Amino acid sequence: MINKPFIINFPKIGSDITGFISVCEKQNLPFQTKRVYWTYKVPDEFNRGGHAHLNLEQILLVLSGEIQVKIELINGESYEFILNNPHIGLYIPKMSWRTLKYFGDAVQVCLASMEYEEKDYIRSYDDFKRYMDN
Ligand code: T46
Repeated sequence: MINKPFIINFPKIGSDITGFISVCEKQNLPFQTKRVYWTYKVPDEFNRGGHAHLNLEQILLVLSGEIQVKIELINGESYEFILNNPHIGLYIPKMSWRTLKYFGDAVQVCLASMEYEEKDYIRSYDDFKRYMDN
């Protein structure tokens, strides 16, 4: 089981003259993708996230603009990433409390290991803390 967030460098094919193409293939990914969703037009002053997932693993990609991702794990470790390059992905393990701030009309794509299930969410930080204390 992977239990820490990490950056994935996807191939960046092309040049400043032609532009670039990046690609995710099965062998680049730590899980089988079951769902893809995207978020956009998030005002700069609004924080998204503010939850953890019991089982979901994710890879976030920021296709334009910039997103600051703060992650806290149940062992108390915390991480901060700035995503502003479309060939860079961020793997987020399950049981990660995350907060996201969007800048510059950022567009984010998420590859998810599970289908949508509201019962997979921990939406209360107090509940998440209880997992930390156990
Ligand atoms: C995460 C960040 C990066 C659905 O109906 N289906 C879906 O597949 C998703 C992802 C969401 N929704 C509904 C559930 C909520 O009523 O859309 C609403 C907002 O969803 P959520 O609170 O998950 O939105 P974000 O942007 O705070 O979080 C999402 C991911 O869910 C989350 O795992 O890490 O993007």
